[in-house]
Amino acid sequence: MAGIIPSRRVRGTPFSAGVQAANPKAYTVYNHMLLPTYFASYQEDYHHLKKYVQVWDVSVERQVSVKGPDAANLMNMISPRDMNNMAGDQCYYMPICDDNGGMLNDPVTIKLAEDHYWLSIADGDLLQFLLGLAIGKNFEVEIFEPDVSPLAIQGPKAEELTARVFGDTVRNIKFFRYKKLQFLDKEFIVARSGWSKQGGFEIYVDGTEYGMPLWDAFFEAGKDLNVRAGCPNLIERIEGGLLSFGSDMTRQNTPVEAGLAKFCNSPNEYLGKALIEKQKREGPDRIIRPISIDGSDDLPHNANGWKVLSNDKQVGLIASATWSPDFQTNVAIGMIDRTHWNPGTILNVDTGADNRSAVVQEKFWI
Ligand code: THG
Repeated sequence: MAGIIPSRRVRGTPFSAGVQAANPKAYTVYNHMLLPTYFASYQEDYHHLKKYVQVWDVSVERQVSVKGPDAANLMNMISPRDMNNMAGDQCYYMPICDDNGGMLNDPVTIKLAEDHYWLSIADGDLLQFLLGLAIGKNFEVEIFEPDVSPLAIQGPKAEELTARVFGDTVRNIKFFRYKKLQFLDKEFIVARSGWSKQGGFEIYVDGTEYGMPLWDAFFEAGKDLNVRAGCPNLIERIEGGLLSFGSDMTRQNTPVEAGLAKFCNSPNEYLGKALIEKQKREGPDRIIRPISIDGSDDLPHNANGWKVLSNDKQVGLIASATWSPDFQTNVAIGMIDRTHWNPGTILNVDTGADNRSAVVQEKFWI
């Protein structure tokens, strides 16, 4: 396949020089920005991620900064999550919906102050939605994309590596909490979070000019830890059930359908609440399920989603699927109709190239 030409629209990142030197084999575009998809191979990267530590340029997780006297009012309007008890050092995984409960994004929201939040967004132009709400509601709030780029340190050696760069205090950061820690002359938010189940941190690099110095510091400090450049790994994130907005669920789905009902507990009249509460009471028509698919390491590439069939009738869709070396099965994330979502249900998957038997699983693999 041909390459991707960077431009002002298809943006590079503060770490692009480091990423390019590490020679990624492919990129995707996410929030109008380059995101590598693998370096050695999906499987090589996966084994390395589970054993050592990787530095991920996840600048594509752009921040939408919401700041001002009405920041909390806007957040209450869009947040299905109850933010009343959100601590000053906390991060919340948070679905965001339109007025019909259709998902528009699933950011990690960081509380910087009572009147200041960062929404670390998945792929989608969430900024424009918030701007429209703020203008329509006459909210006194500033909404903008700051020059902030997350750098993720992931893997079993992530704590050791991050401690070498930011000090031993990183060891005391709890899951989805952050501390402000110094690098060079500036303090950065360092959170225990990241889009893998291997553990690690995300540094919100505030200022492009700090990007490469921090990148280089991690590689210098991590030589003996076998540190490598990496990126979110398709195999590991399917095993772990980490959802990709736009693929596994879209605006056609509610957070309840995405399996995110536990993050919808706000007492406020937030957007989409009516349908979300109804689905919580009565159950949704479909839901995200882990699916195992027959065969060996021979699945075709899944670009547009595969139909899930039962007796030739469509009962679901699979947007993410791949071979799992550790579990020796094809692992997948499917959106499956209520009639066929019970664990143990045997289904058929039309991959375009062939038809395969598949089984609904009880839980994700890791
Ligand atoms: N980190 C940051 N921003 C992001 C992502 C991230 N923006 C885009 C994308 N990822 C948003 N999607 C997710 C999906 C899952 C999680 C985080 C972001 C996640 N989930 C935990 C899990 O499922 O185990 C639990 C979260 C919780 O309990 O609160 O981590 O990765 N900055």
